[in-house]
Amino acid sequence: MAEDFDVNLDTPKYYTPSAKCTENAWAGDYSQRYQEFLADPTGFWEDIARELEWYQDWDEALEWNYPYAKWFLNGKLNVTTNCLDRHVFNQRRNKVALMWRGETDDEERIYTYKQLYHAVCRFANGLKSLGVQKGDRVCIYMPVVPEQLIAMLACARIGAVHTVVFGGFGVSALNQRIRAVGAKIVVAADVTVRRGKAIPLKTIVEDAVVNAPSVERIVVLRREETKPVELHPEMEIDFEDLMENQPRECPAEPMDAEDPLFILFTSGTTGEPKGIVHACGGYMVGTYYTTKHVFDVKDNDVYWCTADPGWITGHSYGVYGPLLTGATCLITETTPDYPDAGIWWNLIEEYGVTIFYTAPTAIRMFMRVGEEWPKKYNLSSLRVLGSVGEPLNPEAFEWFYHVIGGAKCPIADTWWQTETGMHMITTMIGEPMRPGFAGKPVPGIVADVVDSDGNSVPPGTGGLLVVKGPWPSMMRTIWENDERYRKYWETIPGCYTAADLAVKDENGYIMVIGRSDDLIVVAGHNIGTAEVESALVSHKAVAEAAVIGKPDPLKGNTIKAFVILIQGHQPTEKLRNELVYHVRMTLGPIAIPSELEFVESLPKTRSGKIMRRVLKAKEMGMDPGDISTLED
Ligand code: 6R9
Repeated sequence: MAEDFDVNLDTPKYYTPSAKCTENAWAGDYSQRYQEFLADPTGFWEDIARELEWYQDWDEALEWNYPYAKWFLNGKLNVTTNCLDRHVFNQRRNKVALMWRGETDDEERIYTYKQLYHAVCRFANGLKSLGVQKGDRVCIYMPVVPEQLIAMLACARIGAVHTVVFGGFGVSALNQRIRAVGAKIVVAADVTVRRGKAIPLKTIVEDAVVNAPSVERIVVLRREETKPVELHPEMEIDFEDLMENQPRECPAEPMDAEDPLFILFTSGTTGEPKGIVHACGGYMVGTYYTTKHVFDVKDNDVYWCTADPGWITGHSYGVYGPLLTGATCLITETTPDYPDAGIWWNLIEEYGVTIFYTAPTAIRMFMRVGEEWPKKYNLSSLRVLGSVGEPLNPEAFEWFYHVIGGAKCPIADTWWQTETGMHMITTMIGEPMRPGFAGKPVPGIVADVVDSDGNSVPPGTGGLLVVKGPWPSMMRTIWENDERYRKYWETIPGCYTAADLAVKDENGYIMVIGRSDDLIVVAGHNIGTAEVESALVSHKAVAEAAVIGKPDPLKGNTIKAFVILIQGHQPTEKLRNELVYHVRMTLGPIAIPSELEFVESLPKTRSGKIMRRVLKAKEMGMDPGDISTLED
């Protein structure tokens, strides 16, 4: 696995952010904190857990039965009492918890902690009135509106397990997820708004619940006031009606630390998306700690994470983490370039955002449209910047640092995954930052770059990124596929293997290079090659398909598809468009190939597996490497 990468390690360049942005940071001194963790790993996490409220203390911090971890054994808690009650019944009752902004400036909704608390309690009572009980699964398919977060928190309040499905997914992706978890309730919205247009979601839900016998009721948030969608009363119920006469208090269900909090699907390499299961106690502690320490949340901060809660970033750093820290959070249903490419900078100025967490794809898009857009706005409120989802290349780092951060803000390039639940590698506030490098393991985590025998590789040599030993917010299993869970811990015995390739510099800073498996990260979203291929093959004209990721300056990667047609079908432009449309309808717009080539054959192994890396090498004009397993 050890390979040499073309990484320039000769002229390291480090930036140190201004003391004004970093003084009195929660993170403290990195080396000292890290030493404290090494001296007493479980004690380190227990100290953090004690900052939160528990109904019952844990007996033991950790039971590590490799590869299964239990954290805070027999501890009892509810994550929503920590996100809401803890603030409402202390000093933050009237503090703004949530500010929602739609596409235009007359669309704004604001909740104080107290208002959010009551809304969550009432919706939780509403869910109970539909018969939802602890352990039941609830699927949430909504755009970014306050009700999306309210639905998530209401589930957590009563111990129901939420599965949020990103509103950009199509019918079959939604159907697959509803069926996989056996959702009892689907909470949806009539429409999502994109570039001034209302895009129907309810019709997608109607199609997606066919052949999903577990679904008992669909709760529909009706946003369209002039022409409200019709509800079919035998199955569907209005979101507001469900809350209407409910009491505004709802006792929180005491959850065991190891009870599941949610299931979130992430693309797998085999075509079946994986339902990552997170547990209440450890997830709460991990997201609370990293939000507080990595982003340095203080009481007067205005916090904006641009991710949709349909992804893990939205779960951990758009909902749970920031509310656990009692932050004032901005959420928006905006597209970064609508009505123009100044919208996000406009929002930073308008709301006085101090902490801004976004993705390299967005940063690169803004770089392309030019500095004149951010220059129109006053961004001086910004104090901390963050990046996630794919490598933040040095050019994008520099631009983010200088143009957006005014050369004063620290940038936390955070490496982590749906599976890890929380930030694993980054540069903690106050530490020097190296463009292109995420940084070092956060205190509490042991991570390394190793060869295929698990030996640490020297600086400059590429290898597998691994995490050693358990951490509180690690996934507990994969829903109904525990065997797949164990695989993460089998590549390198004793280690969690992330399937990412990385390289270290001489100071231990880690640069993440890319995936070692067949996932394509497009604009920060993981797309499984197999998912797109199976969507293509489900079209009547397609015999076989293979897809690869092609490096793209804007999106990180784009998808290129190679398609073999069934005899009798002609490779026309019309058919090409039809196939792209077919993928859009099956998987949603994020998964559509930007290139589609008709071919006569595909490179395969003798065992019949498509060798995508050969296709990719050919496409990029590179040496395909070892092709000994190639069939022909
Ligand atoms: C949080 C999230 C995980 C994969 C991960 C890696 C890539 C995420 C990154 C990064 C380089 C970073 N990734 N953050 N690569 N630098 N800072 O994105 O979760 O959707 O599960 O994706 O994303 O390849 O393995 P998820």
